[in-house]
Amino acid sequence: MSQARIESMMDEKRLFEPPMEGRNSARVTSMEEYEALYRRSMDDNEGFWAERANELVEWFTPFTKVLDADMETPSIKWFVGGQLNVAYNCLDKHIANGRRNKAAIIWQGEPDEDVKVYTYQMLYDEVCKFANVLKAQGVHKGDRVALYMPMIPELAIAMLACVRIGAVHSIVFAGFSAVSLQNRIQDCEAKVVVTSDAVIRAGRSIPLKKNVDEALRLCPSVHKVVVVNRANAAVEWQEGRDLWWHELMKAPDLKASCPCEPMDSEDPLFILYTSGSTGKPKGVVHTTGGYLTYAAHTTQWVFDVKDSDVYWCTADVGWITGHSYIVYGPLALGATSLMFEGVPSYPGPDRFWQVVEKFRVNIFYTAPTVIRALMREGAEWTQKHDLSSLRVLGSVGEPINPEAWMWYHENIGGGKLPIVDTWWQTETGGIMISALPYATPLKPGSATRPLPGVDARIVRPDGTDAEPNEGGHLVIRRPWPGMLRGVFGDPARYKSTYFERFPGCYEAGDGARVDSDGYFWIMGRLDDVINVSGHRMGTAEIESALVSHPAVAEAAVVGMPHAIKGEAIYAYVTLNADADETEELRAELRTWVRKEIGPIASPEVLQFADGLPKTRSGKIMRRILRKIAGGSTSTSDFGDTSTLADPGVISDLIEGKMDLTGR
Ligand code: 6R9
Repeated sequence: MSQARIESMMDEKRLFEPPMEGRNSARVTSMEEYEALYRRSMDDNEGFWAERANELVEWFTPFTKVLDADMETPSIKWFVGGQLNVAYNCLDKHIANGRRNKAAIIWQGEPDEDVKVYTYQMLYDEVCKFANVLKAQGVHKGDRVALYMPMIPELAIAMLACVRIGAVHSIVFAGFSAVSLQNRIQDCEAKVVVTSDAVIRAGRSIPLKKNVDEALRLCPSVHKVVVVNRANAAVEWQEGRDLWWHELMKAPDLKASCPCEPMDSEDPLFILYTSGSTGKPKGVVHTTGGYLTYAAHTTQWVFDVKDSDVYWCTADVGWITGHSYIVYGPLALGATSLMFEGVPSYPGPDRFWQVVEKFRVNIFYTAPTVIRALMREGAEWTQKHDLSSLRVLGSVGEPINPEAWMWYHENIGGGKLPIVDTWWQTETGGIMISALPYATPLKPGSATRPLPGVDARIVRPDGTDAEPNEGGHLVIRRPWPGMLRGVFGDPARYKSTYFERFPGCYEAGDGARVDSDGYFWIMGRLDDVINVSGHRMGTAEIESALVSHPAVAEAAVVGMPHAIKGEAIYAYVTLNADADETEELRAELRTWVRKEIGPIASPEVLQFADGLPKTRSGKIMRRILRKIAGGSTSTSDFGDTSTLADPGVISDLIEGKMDLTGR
C-alpha cells in the first residue's frame, strides 16, 4: 500500500462510501433506509422482531407473544409459545423449497485435494442418520453432548443431529487441553462425547482422542465416545465406551430420516463456554427461537448473502463465530457455507487467497489477527490469486486497527470492497454493531452503527449517558432475540456478570465511545482501559498507534501500577522481520505514539517481544501481560494458562522484562 502515514484510531478521519456496484440488489441500500429501519425497530420493537422471526423461521406452532422480558431479574423470553426445530429450519425447509441440490457446505480439508460438497439433501441424510445414532446411544431431549472435533463436516453434522432431537451441544474448541475439556464436560454433565482420532494442522497430525481419554478419567457422566477417523492415527480404545463414527453410520438398519423434535422457543439450544476475566469459564446458554432468528437475520443483513453466493467465515466452529456464521446463520438462510480445515499460513501465506480463488468466494469474514499476520508476510502473496469474486469483507474478534483495515481494503478488497467490522460477543449470539455493506459509510477502526433492533449506548460508571466522544461502558438497553439466557448451572453469576451493575441494561464489559456521527469505537475490554493521571486511554488506541509504525508487526499494551500517575503504560512490541531491536527504535516508537495520540499515551516501558501470549483463537491474554508488567515472575501468579497457544512465551517475556528493567 502507499506509505502515507497511517492515522491511529484517535484521529482517524477517513470516510469510505459504500460501493455503488451491487447496491441496487442489496437489502439495505442507503443510510436513510438504515435510519428508517432503526427508528422503526425502536418505536415498534416487538413488531420489528416479530416480522423478522416470521420471515426467517418456519414455526411448527406460531408464537403468541413476541417478548416477555425483565432485564433486572433477569428473565428473558422471546417468541413465547412458539415451537420450532433448528435442524428443520437449516435442512428440511430448504429441501421443500427447491434447494435440495444446492451446496449447503463446501468443505475444504487442509490437503488441497480433500474436498467434500454436501448438498442440502446429502446433509439432511447424514444429520438424520447421526441423530438416529445418538438416539440409539441413549441421548434424549435436553441431554448434553460434548463435541470436541476439528473443522471437519462431521462437526456440523453432529451439531445439527443434536438439535434435531433436542439434545444440547457443548462444543469445545479442539485446541483446548484435556483439562479444559474435562472442566467443561464436568460442568454440563455431557452424556456422550464426539471427537476424532487426530487433528490435521499445518501438515502434522496432532492426537485428539488422547485428550478425551485423559479428560474422561474424571467425567462419570459420559458413557459413550464416538470417534471420527480423520487422520488414520493410532488410538487407544476402550471397549464398550468407544465407537467409530463410520461403523455406526453404516449400520444396515440405520434410517436416513428422523423426525424433528418440536422445541419450545425458549428450550436450550447449545452451551458454549467462554472465559471471563476471573474464575472458571462460564457456560453461556443460548435458546432456540431467538438465537435462530438472530443468527439468520444478522447473516442476511450484515453480509447481504445472496442465493448464488459462496460465503466463507474463517473462524473455527468451536467459537461462537463459527456457530452463528458458519453453521446456523448461513444454513438457516439456505446459503452455501465454506468450511475450511486449514490454517492461513500453510503451505504458504497465500492459502486463504488460493481458497478464495478456487471456490470463487463472494463473502469473506475473518479476524484482524489474521490480517496482521498476513500483512507481515507482504502483499505479494495476495497478488498471486484472482480475488475478483469477492464482494463483501468482514472482521470480528477485536478492534481492527486502521493500518490492518487499509491493508485489507486495498489488497484483498481491491480498494473498493466494503469491510464490515462486526462487534459482538459469545453472549450476544450474533452481530450487534456493524456496518451494512451497501449502506454505511465506513471509518477504518470503527464498528460503525448498531444494527436495527439493537439499543446500544455508552454510559458512565454512575449509569448516566456519556457525551459524544466520552469513553464509557458499552451497554444494551433492550433485550434482543440472540442474547444469552443464562450461565449454565449458575444463575447468580448470570445476573451479577451482566445485569447488576447497570440495572435494566446488559453490560458488555467493553469500553467504547460514540463519535459525533453516532459511530461506535470499541476501546477493548474495560479491564484493558488504562487510567493515566486521570486520563482514560484505550489500550487498543495505543496499540493501533504502535502498529501504524512501519517497523511494528503487533503490539499489546497494558497498564502497570505507577506511584504518581496511578497507572502507566507498558507496551509489548513485536517487530517486523526486517526491523532490529535497537534503543534508537525504542525511542522512536515512544515519540511516534506521542505524536500519534499525545504525550500521555507514550509508553513508560516498551519491551520488544518475539511473541505475545495468545489464546488459540488469537486473542492476546492481557491478564498475563499485566502480571509480567507488574513484576510477577512466578508461574503460580499467572492463573489458568491452559488456553495459551504457546505457554513458552511467558518465560521469554519475563526474561525480556528483566533484561530491560533489571528486576
Ligand atoms: C464474536 C467474538 C467478545 C469480545 C468483545 C470485544 C471483542 C469482538 C470486536 C471486538 C472490537 C470488534 N470484539 N469483536 N472488539 N471490535 N469488531 O469475538 O466473541 O470471543 O466472546 O469475544 O471480543 O472485546 O467483548 P467473543
